Amino acid sequence: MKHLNSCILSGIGLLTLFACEEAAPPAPVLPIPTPEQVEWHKLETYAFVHFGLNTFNDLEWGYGNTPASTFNPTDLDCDQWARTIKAAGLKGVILTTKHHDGFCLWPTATTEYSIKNSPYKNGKGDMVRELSDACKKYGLKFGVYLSPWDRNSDNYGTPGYVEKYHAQIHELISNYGPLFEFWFDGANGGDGWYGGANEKRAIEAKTYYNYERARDSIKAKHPGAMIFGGTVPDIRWIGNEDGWAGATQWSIYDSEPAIGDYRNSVYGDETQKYWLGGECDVSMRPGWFYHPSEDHQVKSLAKLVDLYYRSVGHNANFLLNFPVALNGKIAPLDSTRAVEWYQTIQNDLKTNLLKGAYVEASSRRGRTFSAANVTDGDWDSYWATKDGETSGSLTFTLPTATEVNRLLLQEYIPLGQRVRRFDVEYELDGKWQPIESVDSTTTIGYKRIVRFQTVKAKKLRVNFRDARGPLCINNAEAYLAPVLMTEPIIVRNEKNEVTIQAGDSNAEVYYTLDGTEPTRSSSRYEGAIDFPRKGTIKAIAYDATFDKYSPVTTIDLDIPPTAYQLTAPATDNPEVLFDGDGFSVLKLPKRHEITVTLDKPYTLSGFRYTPDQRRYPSGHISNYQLWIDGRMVASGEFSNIKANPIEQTVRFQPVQGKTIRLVATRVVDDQKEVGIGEFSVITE
Ligand code: FUL
Repeated sequence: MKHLNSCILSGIGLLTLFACEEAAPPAPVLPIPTPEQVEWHKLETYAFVHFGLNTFNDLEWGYGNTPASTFNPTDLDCDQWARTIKAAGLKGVILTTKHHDGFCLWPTATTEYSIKNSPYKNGKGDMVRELSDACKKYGLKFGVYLSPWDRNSDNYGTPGYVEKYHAQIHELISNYGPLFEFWFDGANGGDGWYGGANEKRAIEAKTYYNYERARDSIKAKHPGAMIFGGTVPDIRWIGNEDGWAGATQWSIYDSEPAIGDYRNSVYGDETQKYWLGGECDVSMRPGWFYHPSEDHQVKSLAKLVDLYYRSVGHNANFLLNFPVALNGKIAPLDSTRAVEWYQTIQNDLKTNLLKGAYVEASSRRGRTFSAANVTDGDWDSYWATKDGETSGSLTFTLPTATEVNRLLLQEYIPLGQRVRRFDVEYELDGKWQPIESVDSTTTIGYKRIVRFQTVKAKKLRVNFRDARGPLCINNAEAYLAPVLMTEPIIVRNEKNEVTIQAGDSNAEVYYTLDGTEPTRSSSRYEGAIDFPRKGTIKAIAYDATFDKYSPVTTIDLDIPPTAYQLTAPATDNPEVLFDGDGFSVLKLPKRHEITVTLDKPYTLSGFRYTPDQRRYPSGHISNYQLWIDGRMVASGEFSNIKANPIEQTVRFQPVQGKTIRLVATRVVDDQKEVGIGEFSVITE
């Protein structure tokens, strides 16, 4: 200000006044991202592919002893993967080159447990080569996942294995062209085959693998590659495998997110020292690997669209997994759904209503940092406030009053992430009203998309309430996204009552009880339906205003919940096991087992266990035994239940019986208390 005054006093005129008004850019607010991290943020979405021995053996976590000869895709087509990924707007793909079972998808010199000992191309195949070539052809980036844990290797746990692991890293970084990401999985140590030892091995993940050395080798050849996991990461796991980031989302975290404490990972932590953007990984289906039994569980379009807004729209990247099928292709349902998903997002964010809007700021730092920069389409130009000004507002006047339901904001992150809290208002006919967002409006970061009920507005205003430094906003966009019909949710409770809930409150719901496709001429849902038997229910939502149908929901129900009686342990709330709600939980603090008696003997061929679905769950069962009328009929492991606690289904040879005992022989993290969300049997 002093400087400005002296300019005016010198009376040199208006031109000089503007020149004097030029200000230096705001100082960075630490931490700031490296240029490579900034480029990674700009990718926003990319694909994962899980494919390997697990695919052919219907497993999530192979034990390390499944024969290499079982890897036998009949129609493998990496071009089809790349085409699908490209058509789904994803910018690259990360391949599981070796999962926990130790099987390598390239002909490594480090182990015989690889594709070279499989029938695929008579042992001459190399999946890493085939996919990286396809990526080059389709202009996609390529990255690798290499599991540190190796349940096959006889020397896992010794220094010898670490050398072998680094040799594998060396092969991958040397032979397949540029890599954009290197993924170190966090699952470490435990049971395994280990060359026939069949034992449990524990390692100290922070020191054992020498991640610092791995980072140096990777960066030497691929300076732009982001490292996920380990002790020296560039990005961080978001803390769940459901694909969403917290609405408050700092790209700031502590130094050891991959093997440290994940509690704040979903939000980041502005008090920490490291720039670590969040990556939201999720699979198109419940499992990471392909299972025929999950063919009907491909994520719905509505679910995927919601995840986009809760990942990219929450300042995080979205890593969408394709479990490639047995034939070696992405299944048609998955590829169609992924492309539909991309087209829906494109359509939601098609016409930027702020193009041509007049922008006013509460104040500005200088001419270079004017409000108009937020709508000029130039990522590197931004509106900034003066030093010490950590709040302010932007007001957009639209060319005409328009309906709107999305607002996209970006901060200029090369100077750090700043905004802590903001809110949005709209004006119509001279009256200002607040906009209620679907999510809380706290942080912005690289990108924030605010979703809200459609309003008609002539003006929009963003009030930035608090920030870690002067505001630096480089982009603002607004859109009117069409209504998306979500499929209804069908639930049967402990009293055999079926309720059907539509995602959109304006929608009508129609259903069938005989397996036929529902339409507007089927029964209209008006309240709970009594359903005390086995059978299939299908439902559809219909929006009369827009004449739109939702996808169909199908649910196969087995014997009714009232056929079950929990005989042990004694508890006040046995119904929580059979109420169709994984959030209501039976806790087992002492004996980790339940006994259920059915109303009569049935021919039983399997069971389902839903772990505690709550945000901070009690222990999940990782190893189990199932007993029927005093005889053990099944035992095993629920693979990956810690990271992905979805419903678990176990099938066995049919047996007649009435009394069922589920015993937890091991609990994830050796927790003291087991929690069971739902339990049911499968009858013939
Ligand atoms: C997890 C693994 O254990 C899963 O199998 C899967 O690979 C997922 C992406 O990461 O930690």
